[in-house]
Amino acid sequence: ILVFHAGNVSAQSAHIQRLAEELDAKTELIEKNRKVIRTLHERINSLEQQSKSKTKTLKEMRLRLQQIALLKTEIQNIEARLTEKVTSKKGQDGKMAIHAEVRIRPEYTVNREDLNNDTDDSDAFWGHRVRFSADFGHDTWMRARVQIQESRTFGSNINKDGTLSLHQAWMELKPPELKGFRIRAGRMELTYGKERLIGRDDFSRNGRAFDGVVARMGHLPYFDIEVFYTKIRESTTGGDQDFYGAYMETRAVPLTVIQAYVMGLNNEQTKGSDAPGSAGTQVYKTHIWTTGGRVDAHFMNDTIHLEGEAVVQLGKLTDPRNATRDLDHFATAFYAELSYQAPIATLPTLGAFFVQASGDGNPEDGKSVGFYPLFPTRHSFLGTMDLFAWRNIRDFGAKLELTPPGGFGFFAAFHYLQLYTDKGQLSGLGTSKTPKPDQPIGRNIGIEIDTALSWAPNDQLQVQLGYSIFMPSTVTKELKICGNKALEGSCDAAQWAYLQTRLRF
Ligand SMILES: [Ca+2]
Ligand SMILES: [Ca+2]
Repeated sequence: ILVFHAGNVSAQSAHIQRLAEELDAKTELIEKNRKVIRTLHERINSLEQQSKSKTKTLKEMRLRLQQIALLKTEIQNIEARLTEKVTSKKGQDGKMAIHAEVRIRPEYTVNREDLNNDTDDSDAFWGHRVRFSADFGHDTWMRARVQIQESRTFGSNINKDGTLSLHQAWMELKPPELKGFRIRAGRMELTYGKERLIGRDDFSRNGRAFDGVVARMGHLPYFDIEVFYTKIRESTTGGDQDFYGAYMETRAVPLTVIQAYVMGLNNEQTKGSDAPGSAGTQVYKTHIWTTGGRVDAHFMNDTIHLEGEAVVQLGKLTDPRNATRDLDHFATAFYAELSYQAPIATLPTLGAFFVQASGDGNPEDGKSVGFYPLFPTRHSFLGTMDLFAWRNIRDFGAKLELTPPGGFGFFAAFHYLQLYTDKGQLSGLGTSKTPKPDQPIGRNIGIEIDTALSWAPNDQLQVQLGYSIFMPSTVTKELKICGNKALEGSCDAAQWAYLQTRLRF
C-alpha cells in the first residue's frame, strides 16, 4: 500500500510539476503579449499624436494661405495708391505724364444677328482701339487729363472708318485747405459700384464718357460722397437730357463696402415737325429717380463673398404711344451673388447669382413699370456676349474662376435667362420685339455659357481668349427672331469667339 501510495504521490507531484511548468510558460507568454500590446498602444498613441499635429499643421497652413491672400490684396492696394501718388507727383512737378493703351481684338461671330444656320451672318472683324492720354499737374491743387481715342474696325465683312475723338478732357481742383475735397469738370469717365448703372463700358469699341461736373468729399474708410451733374444731350431744338446724382460709400465695417445712391434722369425730346399740314411737334418727357444700395462683404477668412444690390425707380414719363398723357413710373431691379473661394492651389471660386429687372406687360394701364437700365457697363453682366439689357429679365447663373500662378486666369459662367413678364418687351438680341397681347410666348429666353482664359504676365500686357455660346429657347422662337426658321420649330445657337490683346504703358 505504502509503495502504491508513494508511487501515487510521486505521480501526482510530477503532474503538479508539469502543470507549474506549463503555468510558467503561459505566464511568460501572457507577459510577452502584454508587452506587445503595450508597445502597440504606445505606437497607436504616438500615431494619434502625429495625425493630430498634422491636422493642426494643415489648419495652420490654410490660415497662413488666407492671411497671405489678404496681405496680397493689401499690398496691391498700397501699390496702386503709391503709383497714383507717383504719377500725380510727376504731374505736380509741372511735368507731363504720357500714357498709351493699344487694344486689338479679332472676333468671330456665328448667328449673332439671326440665330439661324440657314442664312449666313458669320462675321470676322478686328476691333482696334488706341488711347493716348496726357496728365498735367500744376502745384499740388490742380490736375488735368486729356485723352484722345481712335477706334476702328477692320476685317473681312465690315470695314468702317475709324473715329478720332476726345475721350476725356477734365480739370481737377483740390484745395489744400479742404482735406478730402476735390472738384472735377469736363469730359470724364464715371464708374460707380459694379458699373451696373453707371460705367466706363470699357469692353465696347468706344467706351463711355460723360460731360459734366463731379465734386467729391472723401474720408474713407468712414465715408465718401460724390455728387455729379452731367449733360447727356444738349440741343436747342430737340430737347436736353441731363443726368445727376449722389453716390455714398462707407468701409467702416471691416471687409465690407456699403454704398447708397440717388440719381435723377431728365430727358426731354421734341419729335415731329411744325411744317404746315403735319401733326405738329410733341415733347416727350422722362423724369425718373433711381435710388438704391449695394453691399459687398467677405466672411470666414475671406472664403465667402456676398454681394447684393437693390434698385428702385420712381417718376413720370410721357406715354410713348400717346403724347397727351403721362405715365406713372415705378420699377425695380436686383442683383445677388454668393461665392466661395477655396484656400487651396489656384484659388478656385465657385459662385451662384440671381439677377432681375422689372418689365412692363401692359402698355395700356397708364403705368410704366419697366426698369430703365441707365448708362451701365453691359459686358460680363447678363452674359459676356452682351446680348441683353437690365430690363424685363431674370438671370439664374453660376460661375467658376481659377487663378493659376504666372498671371493666368480662367473664367466660366452659366446663365439661364428668362423674361420677367412674358407680356413685356424683350430687351436684347438686337431687337426690342414685344409679344402681341394674345400671343403666349412663355418665359424662357435661353441659356448662355461663357468661358475665358486670360494671361497678364505684367502690368503692361494682358491677353484674353474667350468663347461663348447662346442657345435660344421659346421666347426667341415665338417672337420669330430667327425668321422663317421659327416656323420649323426652333432657332439655332449663336456663337462668339475673340482674342484680345491689350498693351498699356
Ligand atoms: Ca446665320
Ligand atoms: Ca404699363
